[in-house]
Amino acid sequence: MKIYEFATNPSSRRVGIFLKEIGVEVDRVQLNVREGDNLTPEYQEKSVNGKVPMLELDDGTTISETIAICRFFAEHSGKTELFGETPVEKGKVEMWQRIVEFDGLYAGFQAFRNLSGVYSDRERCVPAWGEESKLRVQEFLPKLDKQLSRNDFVVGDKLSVADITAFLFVGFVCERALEIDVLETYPHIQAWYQKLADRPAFQ
Ligand SMILES: N[C@@H](CCC(=O)N[C@@H](CS)C(=O)NCC(=O)O)C(=O)O
Repeated sequence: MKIYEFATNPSSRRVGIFLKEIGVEVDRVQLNVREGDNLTPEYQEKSVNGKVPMLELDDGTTISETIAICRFFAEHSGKTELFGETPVEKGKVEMWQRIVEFDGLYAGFQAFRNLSGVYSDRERCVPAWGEESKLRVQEFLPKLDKQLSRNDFVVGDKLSVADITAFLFVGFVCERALEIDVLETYPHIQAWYQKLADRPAFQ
């Protein structure tokens, strides 16, 4: 099996961090999506969403979407802890994973894509939607900081897949792409971020 990815991009990094945390190694194929390597008819035929990352199994089955790929490897390796262990933990991890992804990461993606026009060769960019999405990101950050003021990790005292999503949201999307000073503004996010950044899998 192999993963098609663009190693420096946030969605590919989410899968990469997840795999390192559970100790699974997989072959990778690099696609430069900025240059449109994912836009070929062959890749678009294989991939449901046309993006990276995408997992291709030896029998030709393909799985797109970051969390679906992480879920596959969790079940395949039997190392499912990052999705929670008890029914309550599983519910909370699923809840926070979705909240951080929808309200944080994807709002951030929308802000970056629509404001920068980085993919204007393949989608309509709406600057006003970019501005609105950036505001939504800024409105979400206090919610994340509050959660981290009460917990060591996004869900309780254990690392979960929600932390991986939140780490890329804060570092890559907010700080780097959208130039929002999250770490200087939110002390609880800062302490949590530093703790994760020190873990080998996150480096
Ligand atoms: N919902 C998808 C999003 C994947 C995504 O946005 N991938 C970006 C790189 S971070 C991409 O392939 N961009 C190229 C394009 O949109 O054509 C997931 O979680 O896997």
